Amino acid sequence: MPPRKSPSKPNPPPPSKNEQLEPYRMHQEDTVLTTDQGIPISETDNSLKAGLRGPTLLEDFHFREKMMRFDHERIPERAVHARGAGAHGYFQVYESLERYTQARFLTDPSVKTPVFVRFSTVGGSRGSADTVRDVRGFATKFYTPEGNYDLVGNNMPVFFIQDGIKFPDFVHSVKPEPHNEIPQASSAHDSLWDFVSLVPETAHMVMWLMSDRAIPRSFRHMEGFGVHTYRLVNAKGKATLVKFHWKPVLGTHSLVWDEAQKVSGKDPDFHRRDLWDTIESGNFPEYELGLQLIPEGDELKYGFDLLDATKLLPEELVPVQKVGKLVLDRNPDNFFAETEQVAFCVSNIVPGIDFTNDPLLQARIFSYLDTQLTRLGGPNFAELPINKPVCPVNNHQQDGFGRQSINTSRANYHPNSLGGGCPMLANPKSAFVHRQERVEGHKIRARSGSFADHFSQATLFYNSLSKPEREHLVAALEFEIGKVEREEIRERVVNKVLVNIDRDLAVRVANAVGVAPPKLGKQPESKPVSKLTASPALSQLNTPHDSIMTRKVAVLVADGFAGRELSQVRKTLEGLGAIVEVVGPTLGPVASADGGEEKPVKTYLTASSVLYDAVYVPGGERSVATLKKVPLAVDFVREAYVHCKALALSGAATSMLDAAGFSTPMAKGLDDSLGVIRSAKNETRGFGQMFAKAIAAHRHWAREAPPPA
Ligand code: HDD
Repeated sequence: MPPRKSPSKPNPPPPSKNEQLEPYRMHQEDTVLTTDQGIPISETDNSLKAGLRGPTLLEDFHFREKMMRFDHERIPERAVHARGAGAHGYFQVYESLERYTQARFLTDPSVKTPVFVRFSTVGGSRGSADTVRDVRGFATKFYTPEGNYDLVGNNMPVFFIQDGIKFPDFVHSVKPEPHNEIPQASSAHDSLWDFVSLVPETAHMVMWLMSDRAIPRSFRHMEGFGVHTYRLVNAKGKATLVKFHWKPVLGTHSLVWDEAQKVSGKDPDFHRRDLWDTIESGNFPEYELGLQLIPEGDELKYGFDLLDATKLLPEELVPVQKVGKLVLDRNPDNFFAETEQVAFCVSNIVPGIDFTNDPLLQARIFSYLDTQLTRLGGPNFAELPINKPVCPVNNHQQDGFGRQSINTSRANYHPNSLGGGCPMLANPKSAFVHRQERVEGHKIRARSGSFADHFSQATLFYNSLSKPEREHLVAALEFEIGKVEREEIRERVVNKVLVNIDRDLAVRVANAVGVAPPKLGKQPESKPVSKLTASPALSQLNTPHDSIMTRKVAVLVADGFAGRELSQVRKTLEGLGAIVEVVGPTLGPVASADGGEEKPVKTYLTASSVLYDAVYVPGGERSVATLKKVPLAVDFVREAYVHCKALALSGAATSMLDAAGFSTPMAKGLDDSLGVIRSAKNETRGFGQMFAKAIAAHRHWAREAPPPA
């Protein structure tokens, strides 16, 4: 059979990812229990024994198979990003980006490209808590008609190191220490700060790690970044440099550190549960894809190197253009099969997008493919349903552990005539063709001089934060470095790193961690970044604060609460998209003062203010008198106050603030000072609306101000 010519037409439209997954789903309703070989089983509670009280027989194939399968259920967890949660959804571009790229998922606004997204923490094991201080992974697999494209990003726009060869060193330093595997999911220990103090290129990312970005309110309230500079390539071969952003529609919001630590104990699955619950309730998380587009050749125009992953490109210099929407609308059917087995590879790229020479990116192109071999037990992981592209896959790859496809051709090589030359080479116009780039240089193991400035952007970030954000960052440094046992490491962090970012910052941390402050006159090494001394886009103060969609509000009640008032406030809040949960003394019905009743969904014991965005105590003399006698209920109000959350207290409940230890004078009528909405009468007009406004503000940082000396 003579070899055939390459087809001129691209592949036909693929099935949806959901359709593709269907044949793999095991629907077990009305089925009978069988072994893996399909043999029906009528007894699975007793092993086969020689006599009722005798030994188990080797012949018991059902027992051995069941045990063998159980014994081998675990696979190695990811070396980093082990703890995560995933969801299905789609991506749709607003308008064709064909001017910049030929990638089909970015040029056809009528197409909803299926995606699977996995969010993660980095340092903790699979079973660690969600709200630890850490970077969050934001990895997206686009199942495009031209193959899978993986955008494997984080919720911070920069990285700790510049060259991938340092990744094992960095990860070893941040993970639990090797001798005792302590601490779990925490960077507050000697080895990480030892590394930081010796490797100044970590300075910028460490500032992000110490900021509120490292304790997001939820996966739905954080940004995502591709971090590296990539390249878009259009059909004519013209390239444009690009930085990818995900902007959450609900804004970027964080927890506070004390709260985050408490949530780790109260609900270690806080973020995972939030993602699951909001999707189940139809409140689909949404993000917009943003692009910063930079002409090729401008890599060095901004005073730093766009190939250096420890640098961000301030939005004030190159604005982020929003080009499409990501919607997460379906939870996985099975955590292991989908979220655990999904294999993101930075090397998964489609025609129209290309890499750059960023040395961190170059290392990642190797590492992800490599790591899956151990994690997923061999080279056939792309055949797992969650990883399988929706377009046809044809090549001469074969064999290996767990091979699924049954190749039917005798020709398993290229070129061949036995198989008619199939699979044929694709037309270069629709194929991935590495963009030609002239590269010249000495073989050299060294760092480019354009990567040398490690502090200017760290300072830019610090200066861009609002006052409360800056205070949180200082407190985080005091906490983390305060946990470092060796004084010389604490001293080096202050005098080799922090002082080069901001002198006052270094002095404050030095005082808090008991080391000598920097010498007088020692000034930071940093300079303005392309004339910018601050980038307002980096502050979470400038994120949307206009919605209470999916915000969780706890309502504390006991017998005798003001029922009509609760109904009115609930109507207002739910009308604006909030989730209102009644918390009572037990799960049994609670009687209102006006003859109604409420069935709480949580109790003071099973809930906690740290699991909510806001707390409301309706009026009602009897109810409030009971609540004041329950320390857990008083704690609810106290903690919500300390964590700067919106509080609504009406009628008798206004005295809850005193009970919680915060006596503040109250205005007549409606008082909304410091985000605490109080009304001397049971709910008055505007109370619910005012409360909603206070919730939308996210937090009321003025409450954090230290008391006057
Ligand atoms: Fe990585 C996983 C993100 C640098 C090597 N990385 C991993 C995941 C995310 C990132 C989100 C989890 C994917 C999932 O959910 O399965 N990594 C990043 C970002 C980086 C980065 C944004 C810097 C810009 N990573 C990086 C470097 C290397 C790796 C420099 C090695 C040279 N990363 C890995 C890995 C992992 C991984 C060891 C562990 C599990 C996996 O890949 O599949 O290969």
